[in-house]
Amino acid sequence: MFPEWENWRHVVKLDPDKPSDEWLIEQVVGSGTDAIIVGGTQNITREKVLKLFKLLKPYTLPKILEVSTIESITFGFDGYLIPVVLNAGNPKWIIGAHKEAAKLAGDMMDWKEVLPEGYIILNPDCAVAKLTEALYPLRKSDVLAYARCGENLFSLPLIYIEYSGSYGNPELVSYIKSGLTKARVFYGGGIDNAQKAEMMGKAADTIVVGNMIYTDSIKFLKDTVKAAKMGAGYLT
Ligand code: 1GP
Repeated sequence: MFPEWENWRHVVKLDPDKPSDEWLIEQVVGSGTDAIIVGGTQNITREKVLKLFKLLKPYTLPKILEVSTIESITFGFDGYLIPVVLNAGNPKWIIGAHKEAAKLAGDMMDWKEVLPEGYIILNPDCAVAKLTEALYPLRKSDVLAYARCGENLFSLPLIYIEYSGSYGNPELVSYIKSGLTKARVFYGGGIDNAQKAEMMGKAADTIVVGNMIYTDSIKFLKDTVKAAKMGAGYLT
């Protein structure tokens, strides 16, 4: 089964293409984050995913692989996130790559371990926007419309507002969340301190931090966890 995820407030995304060692993983696990996602866009190979998996293995925190390429699928994770890029200009990223993966590994997959996520990519300059040929410009009504299609037409349980590499607009994220009824909203992009974590933590159900752990800002990681949980009234 995919682990209980609805109450996650803070998640760290580890990029297999960036250097990780035992010290880094200890910082991440010790931060109090709710889960670890392994995922990235560029140069992802099974070797790199396996290396991270081995480093994470001793820890009980949920370990989730966000599947970006068929080649990097690695069994043993606690769950698998499958992105469906709602504003992709190339249909490969809405259903094409998924169909190829199902053709190859459909018989071996435990579909109960799979959670689909509806991505809306809002930073046109990020690598995944270029890869998927994401469509712009988008008004806030367009973003909400994508989110509602994801929730109601595709029954996606999770809408992921992706600003990878830049900090987004918390008001827009709030607006999307308030326009949905069932799907939970994940936000990722540019969070590197407690203040940004708190603001986005109030706007979204779950915040995802990535790049900050590969920079000096890792010293603020625990603060981002506290801020995300405090925003929801988990801590006082
Ligand atoms: C990337 O949403 C995540 O997929 C996190 O973004 O690396 O900018 O924190 P950052």
